[in-house]
Amino acid sequence: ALPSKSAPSAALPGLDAATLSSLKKLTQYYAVTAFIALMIGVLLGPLQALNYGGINVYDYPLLKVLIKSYYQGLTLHGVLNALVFTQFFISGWMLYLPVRDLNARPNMKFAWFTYLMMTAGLLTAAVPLLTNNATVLYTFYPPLEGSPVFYIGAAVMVAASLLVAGQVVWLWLAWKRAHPGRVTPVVTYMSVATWLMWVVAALGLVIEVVVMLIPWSLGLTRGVDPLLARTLFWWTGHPIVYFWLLPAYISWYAFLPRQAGGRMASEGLTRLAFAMFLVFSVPVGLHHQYADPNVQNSWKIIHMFLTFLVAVPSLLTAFSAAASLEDAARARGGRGLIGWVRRLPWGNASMTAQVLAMISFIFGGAGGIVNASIAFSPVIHNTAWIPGHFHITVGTATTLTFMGVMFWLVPHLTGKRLASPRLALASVWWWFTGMMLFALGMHWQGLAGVPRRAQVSASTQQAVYDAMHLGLPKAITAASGIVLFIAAILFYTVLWRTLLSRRVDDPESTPIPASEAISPAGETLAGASPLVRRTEPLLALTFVALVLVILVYGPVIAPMLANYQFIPGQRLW
Ligand code: HAS
Ligand code: HEM
Ligand code: CU
Repeated sequence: ALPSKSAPSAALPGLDAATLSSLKKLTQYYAVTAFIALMIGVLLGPLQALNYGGINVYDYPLLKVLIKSYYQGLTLHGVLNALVFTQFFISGWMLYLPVRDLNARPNMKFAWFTYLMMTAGLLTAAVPLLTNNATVLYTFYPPLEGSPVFYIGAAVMVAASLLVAGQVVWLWLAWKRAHPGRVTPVVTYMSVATWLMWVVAALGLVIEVVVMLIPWSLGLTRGVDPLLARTLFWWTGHPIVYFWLLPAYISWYAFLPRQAGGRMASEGLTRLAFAMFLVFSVPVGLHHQYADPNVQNSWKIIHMFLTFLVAVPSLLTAFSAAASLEDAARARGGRGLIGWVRRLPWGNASMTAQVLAMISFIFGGAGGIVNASIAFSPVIHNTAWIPGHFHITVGTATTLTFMGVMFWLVPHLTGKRLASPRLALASVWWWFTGMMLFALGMHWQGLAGVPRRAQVSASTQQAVYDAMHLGLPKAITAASGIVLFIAAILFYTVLWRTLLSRRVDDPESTPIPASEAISPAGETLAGASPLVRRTEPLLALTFVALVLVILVYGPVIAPMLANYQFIPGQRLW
């Protein structure tokens, strides 16, 4: 267990055995639902990779029964992987961790309600997606118009995640009241900061969907303004990538060092990184809209600088994650400038998954800086480069980390043993190799000008595509799809065999791999460093975040409201 520093008190009842067992079950439900969504989403990926290898499989009658078009498949792929998988896993993970860290008793009825609500939202949205009535891709830009049922289902899902956020913040505040003057334990700190960031981030999407898209798709308004909708979408759409990333960072900071045999570098630095994410994640969305007309260039440039600023806490993370891995490897007898890397416990699938995820993110992050540079953007925007970028961020840094976490989390929650650790290890190497190949092929094609979101292998486009003479990157991309398909089969074999096996241990015999810190934050605020004291008031930092968002979005959105355009919807599929 997390070595909780909090004794239960009258003001804050501790976790009792019955609540803990219900909480573990709930966390398992969240995680397994997430991985079912990912399984379906990932089955479609290799077909898309074949498309970018010049091979069109979308005319096969058997496939036609399941999906009507490339775009229906792509919508399912984006929604299930990027929106559903992440949100379910994170909602379980970032409720479970702070509760264990604080040793505080959550209201389990409410917690189960949020799960059921999120699942209801998912099932609602699934109907139009599966019946080809919401083939609007995971960004659902208007004037593409999907069934209202899709937008309603998506809104319910997001609302459910905000309720989880509310519960975690509420528990944290109760803990603060019960322990005045104490420093928030670091795992709770990271979780609460991430949830608060998500609350500020979600406002844009909530307004877009509730005020604009739902009434419009129900036929209550005569049109919708695409530019305003996109702007509100990216208000949420950029920080949502940190909502996917920070839960992985929690693992890299708090658990991976222990798994590697070492310690977290510094709790103060960890808190600084998360405080920076809370304040700077949101006011950067225009870096997705450099090509959009009717947005002043000066605002695009301000968002660009803020984007570079929000890369800083990731750079802090890179250095402190590397430091804690080096600490671990040297403790195991590692030597040399980089020779120590060999002494990491590479036989451990959970550790290996996460270190490979980190390596992929070095390239993913570097590509992100290129995307954010307004001078480079026209070269790569809307090309295959972009899917190249985000499959080594969300598709690997996040997904492979969560896969690695599952290798200890499932035993920890259920008392079952990881089925075939060697297969687990193989699956993560296959995933990493597949995604690095995919990224190579797609970045390369993007530089050559191949568009994203295009059925380039279809007969109508084939001539142009063939004439681009991209034999090598096309072959690499197609091959990556096969490698990733094998990786998925290996991973899911391990996961399902583990879940379907019988419970053999007391679950707590697989503890949460909580790491000690080389430089801890201390117990009391009075004795803590200025950095720790200043990063403690998370609600005040949230307020600063909100003010900053209003400052950089107010002048962008105000003229759009003044010139609101009523554009009728289109159904292009
Ligand atoms: Fe991004 C587009 C810029 C990070 C996801 N991004 C996307 C899209 C997605 C996405 C899904 O500025 C497509 C949206 C769409 O459909 O249109 N991105 C950035 C920047 C960052 C960034 C500046 N992105 C992410 C993360 C994602 C993600 C994280 C998901 C989880 N992105 C953009 C831009 C676009 C964009 C533009 C729009 C492009 C366009 O034109 O449409 C930064 O946050 C990146 C900072 C990261 C680093 C790397 C730090 C490295 C670490 C690893 C350390 C490793 C170690 C290993 C220590 C600076 C932490 C040691 C190992 C041993 C063996 C010792
Ligand atoms: C899009 C392949 C796994 C999220 C794509 C595209 C390809 C692809 C080729 C580009 C399609 C296009 O632009 O026309 C794969 C393969 C996977 C995989 C082979 C592994 C088997 C994942 C994972 C995630 C993910 C794990 C996230 C957790 C996305 C998203 C899109 C996408 C968000 C964008 C959809 C859009 O543009 O609307 N995928 N993918 N993929 N993928 Fe994946
Ligand atoms: Cu972004």
